[in-house]
Amino acid sequence: MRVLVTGGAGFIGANFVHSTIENHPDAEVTVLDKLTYAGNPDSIAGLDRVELVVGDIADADTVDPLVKDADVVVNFAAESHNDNSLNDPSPFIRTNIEGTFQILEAVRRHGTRLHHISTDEVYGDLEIDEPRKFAPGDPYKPSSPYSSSKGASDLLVRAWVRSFGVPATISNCSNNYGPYQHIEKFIPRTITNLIDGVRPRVYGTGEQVRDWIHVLDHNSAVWEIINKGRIGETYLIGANGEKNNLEVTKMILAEFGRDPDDFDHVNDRPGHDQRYAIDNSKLVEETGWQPSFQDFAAGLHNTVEWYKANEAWWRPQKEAVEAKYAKQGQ
Ligand code: NAD
Ligand code: TDX
Repeated sequence: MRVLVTGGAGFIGANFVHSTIENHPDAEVTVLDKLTYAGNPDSIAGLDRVELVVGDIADADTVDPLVKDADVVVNFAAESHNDNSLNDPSPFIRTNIEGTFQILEAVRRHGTRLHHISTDEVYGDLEIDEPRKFAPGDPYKPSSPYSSSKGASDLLVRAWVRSFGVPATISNCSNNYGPYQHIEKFIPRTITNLIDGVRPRVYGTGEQVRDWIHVLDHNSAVWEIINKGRIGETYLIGANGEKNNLEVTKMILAEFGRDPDDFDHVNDRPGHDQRYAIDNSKLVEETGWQPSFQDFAAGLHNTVEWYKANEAWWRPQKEAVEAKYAKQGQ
């Protein structure tokens, strides 16, 4: 089985490559990755049965032969950071929309199975204390240039399934944590700040809620959908891990033996989504998937240990990331 993983040098894609090689001895993996600031070839270095092609998913000539050779395409490639999309939306439009379009056109030509990776943010946000969670049939109501570009990509996939019979599925997952996540994101930024003795930065009140899932659980759900999902369907992936940003900050502070109030409130994110929460019942009922990492504190502890042990992986980015945040008062 030849698996084409786009964005396989990024956080979730690299973890997907590792677990695919480990759990699928018959799989050969081709990674197509542009190696933007967010892609790091070291994340997949030295793995057997993995080939890295450096290229752009929005470039039809690059994408076509790779899709032709693949049995299944898993599209992780994206611009993924909300804060960056507020500063410059243009790469989000090109990669997330134009890139998905080119993958769909190649898949249409060659009849290849596609799984498209998306986010729960396409559904907008929930009130902090309402009982409702996001469900697969909910209307799209994205808030940021990032989430609207992901929503647009999902709508293209749905249309290509209906109009052209492309064999595709979509998943919308909640916030991931774990190894190899870029240090611009909340959990690794907080951990690496504390390694450097710097106080964590909490946007606004810190009462915003995210539904945390370990990256390996996201990826095991993706394999379940590839194997058992119904073509044309959308599956929501989440592991009932709601926590607000203050709680997460305090848990990470505790990992470093620091006082729970040892953090700073900084400028809020414009348009900041208040709460995400996933109703995963369709995924669980149709595929039997269950998450393995039910204990967030234990998963967070392992993630802190990973960043402590892998400073060489993240250190080169730290200064530039913090300089960018400093300019935004964050
Ligand atoms: P990431 O930013 O860590 O990685 C993205 C990867 O895509 C990088 O390796 C980058 O070099 C590559 N890339 C960017 N533009 C490209 C292009 N034009 N052509 C080829 N490669 C390109 O992102 P991530 O956190 O691993 O997210 C992966 C996917 O999962 C995204 O589609 C994202 O929307 C989705 N998602 C992420 C989360 C999360 O919590 N991180 C949650 C739900 C869904
Ligand atoms: O330093 C920080 N302080 C802080 O309070 C940072 C970087 C973030 N935050 C807040 C903003 C959010 O409420 O923490 C929360 C999480 O922020 P991010 O890590 O930027 O993630 P989020 O915006 O929730 O989006 C993530 O989950 C959904 C991924 O980055 C997306 O790719 C995915 O689609």
